[in-house]
Amino acid sequence: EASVRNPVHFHDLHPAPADMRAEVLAGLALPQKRIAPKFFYDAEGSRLFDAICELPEYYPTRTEIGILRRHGAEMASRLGREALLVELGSGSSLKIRVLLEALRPAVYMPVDISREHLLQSAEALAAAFPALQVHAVCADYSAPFSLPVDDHEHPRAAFFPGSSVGNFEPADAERFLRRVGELLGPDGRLLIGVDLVKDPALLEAAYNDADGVTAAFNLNLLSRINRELGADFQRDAFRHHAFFNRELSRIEMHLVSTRPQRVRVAGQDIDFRAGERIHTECSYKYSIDGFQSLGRRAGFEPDRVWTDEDSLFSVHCLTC
Ligand code: AVJ
Repeated sequence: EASVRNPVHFHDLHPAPADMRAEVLAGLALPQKRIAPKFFYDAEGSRLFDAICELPEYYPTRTEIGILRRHGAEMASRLGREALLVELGSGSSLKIRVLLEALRPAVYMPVDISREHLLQSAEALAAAFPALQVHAVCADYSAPFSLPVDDHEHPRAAFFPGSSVGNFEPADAERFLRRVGELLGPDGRLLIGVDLVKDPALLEAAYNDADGVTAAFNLNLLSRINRELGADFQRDAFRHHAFFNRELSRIEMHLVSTRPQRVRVAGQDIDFRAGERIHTECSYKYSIDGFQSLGRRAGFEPDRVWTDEDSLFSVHCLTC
């Protein structure tokens, strides 16, 4: 068996599980109701997100993979040979595979909060790259943590693809990047995928696909809350709404109550006016300069940036 030939070293940092009941009730008690996007990803939500990544309107995934394929060799030379490569939130294993083909690091260290998902993809990667040392770390990368290695024997690099950084408010993104810098230490490098500001029509199409997959992804939150918290949301009394907020340079996703209604959630009554919204996601879009400024404020220096021909998406290399 391949996993026996190249065993995965597992480090469990025991991330505190989210208190979904408390967080959802607190968000629904706010004047502007909100639920955090991390709650999208139950089994069905993860399946729907994978389907989103295949949609013709959703350009980020395929565009980023194209950039990694095309410029992988150059990225590898910026990140340095024999690196310790940390991947934050090791979701799509396709992207890391493209990078590993070019980079061949000494150690690959995927960090993810989902224990099962992490182990599964780490085992598959170890089997596909028999010479690669794989150290899987179960941790919440959005909270402070340190790497379970004490040496700086290898140059350190981090990979954070998918424009996941867009889910953070800019001030939180800055704090997050600062912590990544501390994790990497002096001369560390960060390779990060960032969706670019563009024609709002293209942005809005990516979050309002014709097949309604993104709508199903958004509405699945209500089904999940019904099932896991004991609630009686009626999915057909809410509709998906996504638009580009130009002032704040972000896509916003909301669930709009189509009529006045009272919903029971975990033993509490939640009232909705007709047209009232639950804000479920922000996805910030950056210019290249805008993201480099954010990186500088977080203590990084811009090194290189790669984009596609249509300037849809960017991959930045920043140095500590
Ligand atoms: C995983 C946060 C990068 O913002 O594009 C896709 C999530 N939401 N369609 C994004 C998402 C709706 C995605 N990120």
